[in-house]
Amino acid sequence: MSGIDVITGDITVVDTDVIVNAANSSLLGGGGVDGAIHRAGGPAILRECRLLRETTLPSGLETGAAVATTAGDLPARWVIHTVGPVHSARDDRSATLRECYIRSLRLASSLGARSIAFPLISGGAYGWPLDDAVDQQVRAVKDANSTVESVVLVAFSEKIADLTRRALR
Ligand code: AR6
Repeated sequence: MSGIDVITGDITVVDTDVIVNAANSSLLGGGGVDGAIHRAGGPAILRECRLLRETTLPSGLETGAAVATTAGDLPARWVIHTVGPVHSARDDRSATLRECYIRSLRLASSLGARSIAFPLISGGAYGWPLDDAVDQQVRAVKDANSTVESVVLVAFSEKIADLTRRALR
């Protein structure tokens, strides 16, 4: 069972073994945390993403799946890219959102990582209501029962940090 901590700030400066990127299926970059990770990590990350698209992932990464690359110039050793679902009021996609966390933790464990940091997947451009995005995150990380020793939930605002601490209690 992992220890779970909450911090507020920028995930690109966190020095866990793995940081997780809330990517899109193209793996070729975007805004939000994805843009921040590619900017701070330098071109090596995009190079590996392009290689994945040319080899094992020609159609991109499916929603809920996870794949690892170098972390380039970041303090972390690996970036795990995962694709959260776009929020829908009609269609319950929360199991897919939890899969992002579960599959990232499984991949981190297989890499031998001892620590991992997550942003609030789908909590920005993909439109998930923040309180439910946080609840899904906390439930998934707890249920995953991972061997990764330390999980850091990186909140990008004090409001998200408060919601996260409340969900953990
Ligand atoms: N560190 C930590 N959290 C951050 C940072 C940062 N540097 N920057 C933003 N956040 P989003 P999504 C928070 O939109 O909803 C991209 O264009 C942000 O405040 O990054 O999964 C991708 O390419 C929010 O709480 O990811 C996709 O197209 C959370 O990270 C799409 O957006 C997630 O917001 C993915 O959308």
